[in-house]
Amino acid sequence: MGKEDVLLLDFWVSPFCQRVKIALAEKGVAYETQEEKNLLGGKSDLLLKSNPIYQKVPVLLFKGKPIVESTNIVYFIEENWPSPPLLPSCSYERSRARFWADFIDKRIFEDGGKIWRSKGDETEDAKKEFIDTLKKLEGALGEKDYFGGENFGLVDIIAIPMTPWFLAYEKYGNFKVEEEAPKFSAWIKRCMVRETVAKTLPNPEKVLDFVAMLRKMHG
Ligand code: GSH
Repeated sequence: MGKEDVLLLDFWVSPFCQRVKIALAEKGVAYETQEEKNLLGGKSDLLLKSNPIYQKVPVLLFKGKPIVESTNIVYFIEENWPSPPLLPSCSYERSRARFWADFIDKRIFEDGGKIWRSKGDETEDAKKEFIDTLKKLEGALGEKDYFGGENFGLVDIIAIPMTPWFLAYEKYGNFKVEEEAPKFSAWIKRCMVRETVAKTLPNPEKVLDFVAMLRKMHG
């Protein structure tokens, strides 16, 4: 199997695409990327054909066959390239990991987005909700280094790409993640020293510029 057998339809600022890139890097899988240059204006034919239902990135084309939805793609990567494992061997612990991956999927990006899209009281409510989500995640982390224990794993991969967006949430919500959720902040720093993460995630300042542009578009 060559590099050309694994193609990621990508968009530089998408945390969902970054999940796939970190998972592939953790597994040591060589792959190619194709950037959706104009995701907000017009999508490539390949994207529309590969993900006709949602028309979103990421799409992983494995030997030409499309796999969609980032968490689903990360599970595919885990099954197709089992070594090194990203999920625990115990089925109970695996089900807990899937639960938290799903919780992160439903909450962080959604709650964070409400902060920069809103104004006044709505922003305050959104901020409270976002901080509540981080506190729940701190509960799941407990005293562990990573969500799965000693090793960086699947839940970390699902969550960490969300964090370069935090600077924008802090700016528009007027709060500091480090003050509200110090344990979560320490976990971010721990993940950021990992090469697969550091080389994949964008500069938060660039994400902030992107969010400022989105705010203008949303009026
Ligand atoms: N639930 C999806 C996943 O986990 O893959 C979310 C993917 C997503 O929202 N992708 C965005 C996208 O393609 C980029 S960050 N947006 C284009 C659109 O909504 O038309």
